Order: sequence, then structure tokens, then C-alpha cells
Amino acid sequence: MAAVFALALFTLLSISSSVNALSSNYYDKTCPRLESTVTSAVKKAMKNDRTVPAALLRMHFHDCFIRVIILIISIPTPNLQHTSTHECRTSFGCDASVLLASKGKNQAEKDGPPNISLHAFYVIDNAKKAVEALCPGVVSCADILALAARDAVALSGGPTWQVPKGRKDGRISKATETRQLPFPTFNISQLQQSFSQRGLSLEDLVALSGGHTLGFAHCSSFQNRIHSFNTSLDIDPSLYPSFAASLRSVCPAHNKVKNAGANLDSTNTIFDNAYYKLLLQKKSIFSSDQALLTSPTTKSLVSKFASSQKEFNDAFVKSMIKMSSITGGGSEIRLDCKFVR
Ligand code: HEM
Ligand SMILES: *[C@@H]1O[C@H](CO)[C@@H](O)[C@H](O)[C@H]1NC(C)=O
Ligand SMILES: *[C@@H]1O[C@H](CO)[C@@H](O)[C@H](O)[C@H]1NC(C)=O
Ligand SMILES: CC(=O)N[C@H]1CO[C@H](CO)[C@@H](O)[C@@H]1O
Repeated sequence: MAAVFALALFTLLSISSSVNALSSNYYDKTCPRLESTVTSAVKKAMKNDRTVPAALLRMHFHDCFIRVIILIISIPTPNLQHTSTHECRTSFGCDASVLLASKGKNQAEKDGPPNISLHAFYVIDNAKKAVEALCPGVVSCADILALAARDAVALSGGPTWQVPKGRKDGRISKATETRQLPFPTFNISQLQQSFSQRGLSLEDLVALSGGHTLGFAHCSSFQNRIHSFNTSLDIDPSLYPSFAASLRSVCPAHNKVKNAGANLDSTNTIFDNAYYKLLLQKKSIFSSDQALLTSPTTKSLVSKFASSQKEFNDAFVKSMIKMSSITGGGSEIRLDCKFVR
């Protein structure tokens, strides 16, 4: 028991010693033109492909949410009547693991299940190349991705903010770990648990779900709501009937059309609060979106963000900074974002 405890403690200490504080002026001296270089790469890609911002925002979210290590240590109390349990979380968070390519037998996150729909990796590769030409071996891929996600939001008409930097890139990426992502079928308690394991609150959950103001979903991601919802109903009754009918027309039960699906909101290349307005009209895409109306706390936040773009923007910025500051496991600055050094 003592040995197990010592080992756990050692692991914990060695992990926490690699946790470095982030700061917004981290590269001011070592790479002063970093931010404008990343912004140009994002702008250039957006000109040719309007789906780039959504892809970058989702890529950053996935990066931060995968590889969370939760250590549970039980320490017997002196009188041995009971043990006290200490739960220590060390998150490997935003470490660019999402960018690593599969190699040999190791299938990377990129190629794991909720996958495939992640795209636009080339934008990060191009930004990294441009940054390497200016300041070689200095800026992590994880920081470039965090900056690109911020630019994606700002260049789509959303708010902008100072991105804390100084993340290190991780060396591990496993396809099986994409299971740690929340599923679109999650209910409010499952969503709350997934977020709280990463130190994120219900307010963060509601604000960050607003990321669904951008982008697109494949039929498979909302199939559960429009076909065989449960044993008595075919369609989720929390969907507005004509909206459900339009989803079913693009996604029939035995859908054969590759890449069929629906836009996540009516203005899906503009970062606005339409997502919350539609949610209140029962026109959301995922069960996990609809679930935000099933608890009083989250429902009132949805109403607040639906009625004020400013309240949404402010909350989104605060929660993005929180989410993108989940770090800890990274150890290096990659030269090519697809490969460890
Ligand atoms: C709350 C839990 C969440 C769940 C269950 C969830 C689930 C999903 C699913 C299933 C898709 C569609 C994938 C596909 O069919 O191609 C999607 C798309 C997307 N998600 Fe989320 N998501 C969540 C939170 C977030 C967060 C926190 C962000 C960012 C702040 C985000 C940003 C996006 C974006 C931008 C897209 C569109 C991607 C594209 O068009 O390329 N999501 N999400
Ligand atoms: C959410 O789903 C889990 C797992 O199916 C279930 O145990 C829980 O009771 C559900 N919670 C709510 C609020 O529906
Ligand atoms: C099907 O879902 C509806 C709406 O959530 C619910 O009222 C009903 O009890 C469910 N039926 C079964 C058999 O689970
Ligand atoms: C949503 C989606 O496209 N999921 C796919 C992810 O990858 C697995 C395995 O490659 C496919 O079976 C899923 O359809």
C-alpha cells in the first residue's frame, strides 16, 4: 500500500513539475511576429474554403479534451477506521496530440472514431512552416492551434482575445482516446461530468456549446433523434416537427449519400448567437445541444445568450481561455506538427 502510494505521488510530482504557467506575452522576445503569421495562414485558407474556421475551432476543442489523467489515491487514516480518498487530476490537455499522424501500428487520435470529420490540418501545417521560417524550434504546435482557433472565431465575426501561450507539445496520440470526448447523445448529467472532469463548469458548458454556431454535422451524429428515437417514438419529440422533417429528408433511414448532413445553425459561417435562439425554438442538431434546456441553470444561460450577443461573446472568451489552458503533459516543441521529435 505504502509503495503504491509512493509511486502514485512520484508520478504526480513528475507530472506537475512539467506544468508550466501560460502567459500572453510568452513569445514577445523569441517570436514577435508569431501572431500575425498564424493569422495570415488562417485568412489565406479561409479565402478558398469557408469551412476552415469551424474545423479549426473543433480541432482545438478535441485537442484540449483528450488525454485527461485522473489519479485516485486512497490513504488509510491513522486509526485505520476508514480511508480518505484524494482525487488528483492531471490533464494532458491542449498538447497538439490531435495533430499527430498515425505511425506504424499506433493509430493516432486523428484516425479514431468521432474523427474523420476533423479536417483542415493543412492550415496548421502551413502556419507552422511559416513560423519555423521566422523562429525555428521555438513555438509549439499546441500554441499555433490555440491561436488559429482564436483567429477562426474572430475572422468569422466573433470576439477576439489574448491567447495565453507557452504550451508544450505531447508525444502520445491514441485513436482509442477519442472515446474520452463527449458524445452528441449525452444528457445533461453526462455533459456536466465530462466538463467537470476537466475543471469546467456548467457555464463553460453552455458558453462553449455555442461553438456550434459554426460548421456542419454528418447524419450519423444526429441519427438518434430522427430515426428509432426510442421504442415508442420514431422522432425526438423535443425537435420542432417541421425541422425534424427537414433533417429526415436530408438523412433518410438508410442514407446512401456520402457526407450528407446539416448545418449546425442557420448562419454557420458567422460566429453569432443564432445557435441559442434556434435551440429555444427546438431547432438544435444534437441531443447534447437540446440537453442544455433540461436543467434550470443551463436553460437560463441559454436564454441569456440568446438574448444578448455581448453576454455570449464575453462568456465564450472566458471559457475558451479556461479550456485552452488545460495543459500539463507536453514536453517538447515539435518541428513538424505531424511527428514527435
Ligand atoms: C458539449 C459537448 C460537445 C459535443 C457532444 C459535440 C459534438 C459534436 C459533433 C458530433 C459534431 C459533428 C461531427 C460531424 O458529424 O462531422 C460537432 C461539430 C462541431 N463542434 Fe462540437 N461538440 C461539443 C462541444 C463543442 C465545443 C466545446 C466546441 C468549440 C468551442 C465545438 C465546436 C464544434 C464545431 C465548430 C463543429 C463543426 C465542425 C465542422 O464543421 O468542421 N463543439 N460537435
Ligand atoms: C443520463 O444518462 C445516464 C446514463 O445512461 C443515466 O444514468 C442518467 O440517469 C441520465 N441522467 C439524466 C438527467 O437523464
Ligand atoms: C420515448 O421518449 C419520450 C419522450 O422523451 C418519453 O416520454 C417516452 O416515455 C419514451 N418511451 C419509451 C418507451 O422509452
Ligand atoms: C462521424 C463519422 O464520420 N464517424 C466515422 C469515424 O470513423 C469510423 C472508423 O473509421 C467510421 O466507422 C465512422 O463512421
